[in-house]
Amino acid sequence: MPTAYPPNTLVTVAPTGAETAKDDVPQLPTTLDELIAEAIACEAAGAGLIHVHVRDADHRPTLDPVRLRDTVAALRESTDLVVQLSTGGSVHDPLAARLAVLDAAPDSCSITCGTTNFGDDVFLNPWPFVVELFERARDAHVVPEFELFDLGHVQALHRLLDTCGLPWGGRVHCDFVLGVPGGMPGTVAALVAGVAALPTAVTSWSATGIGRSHLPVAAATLALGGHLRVGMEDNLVYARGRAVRSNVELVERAARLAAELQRPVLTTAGARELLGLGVS
Ligand code: KMH
Ligand code: ZN
Repeated sequence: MPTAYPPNTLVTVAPTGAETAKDDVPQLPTTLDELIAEAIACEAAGAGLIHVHVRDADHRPTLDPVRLRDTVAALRESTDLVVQLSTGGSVHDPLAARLAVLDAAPDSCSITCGTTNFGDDVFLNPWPFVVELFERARDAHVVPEFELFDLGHVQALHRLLDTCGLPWGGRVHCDFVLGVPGGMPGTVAALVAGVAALPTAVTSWSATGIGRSHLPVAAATLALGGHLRVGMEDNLVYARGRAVRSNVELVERAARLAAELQRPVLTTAGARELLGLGVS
């Protein structure tokens, strides 16, 4: 179990996701202009990495290759954030389209380490797909972030690293996603169990709690030496009875929490170093 208490905190923002409808949450950044404006403000507030899901002209989730490329280019032009594309997409996306996300040449990509029930749906990540995604990311010089929705996914990460070796960049960064209906519960006990089971090759980890588990998971993560993921992909409620107005206020709050715990936010350059970006 990694026991270090790092001096700084990487704040990842996941601003959009694939699950929430624009009609239900008009402040969700779904257009490219909205995403870029949000990304610029989140970087200024302390975010180091942006986890991106793209929407189409009707605000629906898409893995359209042109939109993905344009989004990566626009984020690079406007910010220094580490640009991570989701290869999880939506539960309806075919595996081939999810593999093709790498063609947009992001800095980083998510790789979910196993299948999980996802509400009434199934988020499919069969072992051969996970291995192929890992190998394609390595060949494309894209740094992965391993998403762990369940304790079994931690075990799959052991198997993946044992089978395939280290990813591009030589670092192993993973992210616990707690509180998805069908995955690990959003509890401190589940987080502690997951962290205790991590492979020793893991060099950094973050966590996010879905919905009402967002704040308790963030507090426990900081205390355990982890990094933070926040954003409207995961949480739409800022406080009891008060909806999130923008991703920026979630990043600002994460930065305040991190500073109070004497682990101020990492710069974007620090984020790149942490993740092994720029290392050949
Ligand atoms: N939208 C979920 C089905 C990822 O981005 O890699 C999957 C997800 C994970 O959000
Ligand atoms: Zn995602």
